[in-house]
Amino acid sequence: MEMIISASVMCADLTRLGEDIAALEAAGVDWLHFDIMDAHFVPNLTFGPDLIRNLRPVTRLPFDVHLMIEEPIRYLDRYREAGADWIVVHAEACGHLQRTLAAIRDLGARPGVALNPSTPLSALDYVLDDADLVLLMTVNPGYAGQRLVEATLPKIGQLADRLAEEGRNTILQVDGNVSFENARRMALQGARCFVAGSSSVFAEGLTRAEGTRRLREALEGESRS
Ligand code: S6P
Ligand code: MG
Repeated sequence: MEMIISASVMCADLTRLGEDIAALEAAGVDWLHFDIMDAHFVPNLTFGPDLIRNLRPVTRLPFDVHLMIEEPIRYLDRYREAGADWIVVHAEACGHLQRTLAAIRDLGARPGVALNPSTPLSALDYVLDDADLVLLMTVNPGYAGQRLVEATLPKIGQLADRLAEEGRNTILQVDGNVSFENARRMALQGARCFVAGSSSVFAEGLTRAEGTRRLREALEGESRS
């Protein structure tokens, strides 16, 4: 199975972001992951569509936009217009989840649905046809540098089994403390897309090329059979 590495821009060197993105692209990451936080849905605030718009011309990497904001349906057009290829919304933040996912598709982006660690997989009932990606949070969203919530590991396996049983190609993404070792454990449970942050690609003491290579090596040959 082809594994996707989505590098978290929030963890990049923000004082020299253009150079860092060039280094990530050269290192061979597959996507860039943008963590958008509103200080309501999560207790932190990051960036908005302007950053995405400014970065769109400097890289060919697909943009994976993780909206940690209340009622994201209000802002979908802004993120799409700024250059989002994937738009991922939280089930917990949407009053009308199916409508929100359909609106993302209507805008020409690929829709994804995210679940917090304590949100049951049943939240995906009736919306899997509308989502091309499911993001299982493996930490509580809001901050980089947190510890894995271990209970999310079997949850990944349960979702992978369900997707396989239903014959779906939905991408199973994981986000939070995706260290080299945790990435291997998540891949064994059936994860296919890995948000890479301070635990791997951006780890202290490693170049982006070294971090990316070590993450790929950790994932090699590890998948749920
Ligand atoms: C967390 C956010 C994530 C982090 C990423 C950081 O709310 O959604 O995308 O940026 O998890 O990675 P790490 O390795 O520091 O946990
Ligand atoms: Mg994220």
